[in-house]
Order: sequence, then structure tokens, then C-alpha cells
Amino acid sequence: MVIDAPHRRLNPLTGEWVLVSAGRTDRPWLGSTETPARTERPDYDPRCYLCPGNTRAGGVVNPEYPTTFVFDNDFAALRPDVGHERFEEGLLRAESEAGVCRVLCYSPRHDLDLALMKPDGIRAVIDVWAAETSELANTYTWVQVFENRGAAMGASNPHPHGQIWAGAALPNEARTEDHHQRTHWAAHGSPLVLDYALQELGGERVVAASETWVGLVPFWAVWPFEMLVAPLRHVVSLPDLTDVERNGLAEILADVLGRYDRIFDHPFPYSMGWHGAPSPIADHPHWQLHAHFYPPMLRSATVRKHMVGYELLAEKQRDVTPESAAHRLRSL
Ligand code: H2U
Ligand code: ZN
Repeated sequence: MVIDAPHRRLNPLTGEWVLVSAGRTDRPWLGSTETPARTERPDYDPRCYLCPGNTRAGGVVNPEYPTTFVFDNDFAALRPDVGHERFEEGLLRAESEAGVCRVLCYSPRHDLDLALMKPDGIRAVIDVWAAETSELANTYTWVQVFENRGAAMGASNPHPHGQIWAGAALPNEARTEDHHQRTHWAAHGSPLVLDYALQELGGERVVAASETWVGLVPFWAVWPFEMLVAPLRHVVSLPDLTDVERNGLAEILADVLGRYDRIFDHPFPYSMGWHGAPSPIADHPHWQLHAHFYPPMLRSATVRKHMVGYELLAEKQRDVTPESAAHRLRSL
């Protein structure tokens, strides 16, 4: 433990503090619980919108895809065909936002979560993440690859899938991380996230590490089992990963996701996603590629952490230390 008494920790990537008050998880819980999702799934579901050969909600028929499958979201939040409108009136300000939203099915198998895939299957998904990022970065400033896993995170369909959204603007989270990485780069001439990863290697917050990657519970984690996954070389964006690094990533993801599912012996819900340099890449050498995993579950497969009260109004807070969360993940 860093400090025994309640204390605050700084997230250097966002400039936000988190309040750490260990020991409060012993308090009795009579609040809401989640219903654990059914674990038994067929490998093909005729009612699934994402299975091969099935008809989607918009009427389009999916091909009999053999590996991964990417399509434009039928209910996209962003569209490419919007103009450049601006609105300003006193304190009211708005601007149009062009973009695209795609859905990525990880495999034809309705029952094969990323956590259950073998590294070669995960590698195919990584290659799509990189290719989509590479293509969309030609047109858009920010490409967000992400996955909502499980009903607790609002996933609308159990067929293993992720999403890719790309937009003209630099969104809030990206803007904040850009600022702090830029400042660190200017002061030290090295990437913030890589410096952090190297400082943590071999330490108590590391969950898994290899020649090319590290997965750890960050010192400033907000969610109980939050993790950060980063390459151990200065890589700015997904398309820049080498063949060896992509295989290394497949291995460490298989490892980390397997641990997640073993915490409560149940498919572990999370939102995960990649942060890499915005376009134009050449203007963003201060970036270091990394993935955030934000899982909501706290003490069982049914009791989740809620971001409420003090956390919405004052500051994020956690009860379990990042060190004990990392210890638990490491020991599984
Ligand atoms: P989740 O990752 O939150 O489950 O979202 C899946 C997306 O899939 C969601 O954005 C899209 C939804 O709009 N979708 C389609 O585009 N077509 C469909 O037939 C079903 C779901
Ligand atoms: Zn399916």
C-alpha cells in the first residue's frame, strides 16, 4: 500500500485525481444486483442479427463470413454526409459532426467471446482494428475502436462484436490525453504512457507482461479491476504494430481476458477501447498506443460499482486498492 489512510492519486494522462479509501467494501450491501447473463450459447442463433447468413434489423443479409466481418452500423450515431454548420448564440454553441460507425463481428461463432478465442483468432481481430484505423484515419481525426461486453455494459447482442466510430472532431477523452502526453513529451522527450509502463514493469500492479506488452492495473485506476494494456516500445497507433507485436498482443489479450472471466467464474463485462495518435499522425509523435479496460463489477458477478453521488458531483472514488485488484488478477 502506498499510503494506508484515505488518499488521492493523480492520473497523469487526464490530470484527474481519484480518492482511494480502502476497506469500505466490508459494508453491507442491500442495493441492486445484476442478473448474470446466461453462459450457455449456441454457436449459431437463427434470431441473431450478427450471425452469418441472417438478416439484420435494417433488412440487409449478412454474408456467410468465415472469419471477421465489418459492416456500417444500421443505426449509426455519426454519418459522413453532414455539412459544416456552426451555431453560436451567446453561450450556446454547436457544430455539425461528420463520421462513420461500423460494427465488427469477431468471428462467425455466436458463442466465441474474445476471452475464449485462441490467439490466432484474436490476431485476425487485431489486424482488422489496424486496417480500419488506417483507412478511417485518411478521412477522420479520431478513430475509436471499442467493445461493450455483456448486458451490464449495454451490449445489445451476445454475438461477440466490437465497434469502430470515426469522427472529424477530437473527442473529450482524446483531447485531454493529447494535452497531457504533449506536455510530458515536451518536458522529457519520451512518451508518457511508455515511461509509465516501464516504471511499473516487475511491480505490484502488473498483471501480465511479455517481451512486447504489459497489462497492469494503473496506479490511478477508478474502476475496481480497470486495466491498461500497452506495448513496450514507442508505438503511436494500431497500424504501426509489427507482426511480432500483433502476435504478442493476441497472447496478452488471451491471458488478461481469461483472468477477467476467472475473477467471478463468469463472463466479465467491460467496456474496452484503443487510444492512439489522432490524424495527422505526424503531428502527434507524443502519443503512445494503449488500451483501456473499464469493467464495472465490484464484488461478485452480480454487484457492480456505480458512479454516483460523490463521484458524479466531486471526484471518482474507489474502495479496493489497485494493488490488491492486481494481486487478485495475477493470482488467478
Ligand atoms: P453494442 O456493441 O452496444 O451491442 O452495439 C451493437 C451495434 O450494432 C449497435 O450500435 C448495431 C447497433 O446499432 N446493429 C446494427 O447495425 N444492425 C443490426 O441489425 C443490429 C445491431
Ligand atoms: Zn450470432
